[in-house]
Amino acid sequence: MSDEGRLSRRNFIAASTGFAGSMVAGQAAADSLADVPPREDGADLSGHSERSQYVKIARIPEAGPGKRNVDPSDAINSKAPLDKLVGSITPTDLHYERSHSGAADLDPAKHRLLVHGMVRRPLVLNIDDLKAMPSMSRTVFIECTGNGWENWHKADENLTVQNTHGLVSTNEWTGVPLSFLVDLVEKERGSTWMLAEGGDAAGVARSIPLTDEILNEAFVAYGQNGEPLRPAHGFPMRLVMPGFEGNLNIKWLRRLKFGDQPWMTRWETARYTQLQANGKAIQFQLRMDTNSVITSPSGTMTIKPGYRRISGLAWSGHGKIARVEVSTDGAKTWRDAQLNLPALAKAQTRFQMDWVWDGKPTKLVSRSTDDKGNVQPDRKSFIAAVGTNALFHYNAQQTWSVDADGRLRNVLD
Ligand SMILES: Nc1nc2c(c(=O)[nH]1)N[C@H]1C(S)=C(S)[C@@H](COP(=O)(O)O)O[C@H]1N2
Ligand SMILES: [Mo]
Repeated sequence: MSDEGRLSRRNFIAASTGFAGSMVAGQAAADSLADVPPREDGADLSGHSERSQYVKIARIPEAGPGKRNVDPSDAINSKAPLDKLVGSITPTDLHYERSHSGAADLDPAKHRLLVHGMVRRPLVLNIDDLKAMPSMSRTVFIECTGNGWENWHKADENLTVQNTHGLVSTNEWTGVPLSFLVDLVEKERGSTWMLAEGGDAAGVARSIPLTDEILNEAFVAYGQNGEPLRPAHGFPMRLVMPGFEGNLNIKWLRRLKFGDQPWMTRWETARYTQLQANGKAIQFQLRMDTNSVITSPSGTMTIKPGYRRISGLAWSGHGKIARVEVSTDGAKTWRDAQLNLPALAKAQTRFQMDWVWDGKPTKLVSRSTDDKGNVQPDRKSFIAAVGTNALFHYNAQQTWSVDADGRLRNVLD
C-alpha cells in the first residue's frame, strides 16, 4: 500500500472512533451480529429493477444559464446529478440531456440513414444493416459546450455541482466505426468534410472536418450502456464524436453527407460560435478542453470538522487524465489526488483525496492535467485569455468556499 493509503487508513480510524467524525464506524461490541440489523424479506422479482426507495436521484431540467425551476416544457437541457454519482459511469437514465426540440421517439422499423455526397456508392441503411456491420464499444464522455456557462460572469453561491457542471456524462456506446462506413460508400479522396444531420424537428446539422483523429475515432452508435439507445439520446442511432463538442454528437441520425467544404448551417454560424473579447467570433471551436470539478463536498453541502474524503471527476477531449491536484487552501498549495484507474481517453476519471478539515473557512479547488500536457486554467487566466463575451467551452478551475459553519458555496475564485 502507498504511504498515502496508509495515512488515509490511519486518519479514517482516528476520525471514526474519536471526537471529530460524523461517521459511525466503531469497534464491534462483541464477536456477534448484535450491531447488525436482522435479515429482511424481498420484493417479487420483476421485469426491470428500480432504485432503492431510499435513493433520491434525478436530473434537473433547466431553461438556460440562470433559468432554473422552470416548467419542463420550457427546458432546453436536463442536468446530471454529479453530486450523487459515484465511479465514472453515468447511469443511462441520468445521462444529461440536451435536445433542441424535445426527445423524439422514432420507429426503428421506419428509420433510415442516408450516406451520400462525394462518394462512389451512396447508400440508405436501416438499423439492421448497422447491426450486421462490425461493431465497437467505447466509454467516452459527451459534454455540452454550454457546460459551465453559469460561471462566466458571476457565481451564484446557491448553485450545486449539478447546476454548474451537470452537462457532461460518461457512457459506454456501441456502434459502427465511421471509417467502416467511409470505406463502404467509397468516399472520394477530395472529401474533407462531413455533414451530420438529425431526424428531430430542430433539424440540427453540423459540418465535421474529416481529420485522421475523427476518421479513426467517430462512430455511429445504436447501443448505450449495453442496451439500445434511449430516445432522449437519439434512438435508434446517433453519431458519437469522442472529445468533441456535444452538439456534434448528432442524435436521431438520418444523414451523413460527404463534401469538400463546410455547409455553414445555422448551427455553426448563428449558434455554437464563440464571441471573443474583441467582438469577433470563432467558428468550429470543436474540442472540449481539460476540465475537472470536486463533486463531494460541493455547493450547498454542509460538512463537519474532522476527517473527510474529497472526490470529483476530471476529463479531457485531448486524451487521458494524467494528474489531478486538489487544493484545500484556496489554490495556495496543491496535493496530488488519487486517480481511480484505468483513466480512459476522453472519458471521465474519478479522483479522490483525504482531508482533515480544521473548522476554519477555506476554499477547495481542483486542477486537472491530461496526457498531452494541457493544464486546466485558473479562472483569472482563463478570463484574461478568453474574455467574458463568450458562452461556450468554459473549463476554468471550480472553487467551492467552505465557511465557518461548514457550508459550501459556488464562488469565482
Ligand atoms: N438531432 C439532434 N442532435 C443533437 C441535439 C439535438 O437537439 N438534436 N443536441 C445536441 C447537443 S447541443 C448536445 S450537447 C448533445 C447532447 O446529447 P445527450 O442529450 O445524449 O446528452 O446532443 C447533440 N445532438
Ligand atoms: Mo450542447
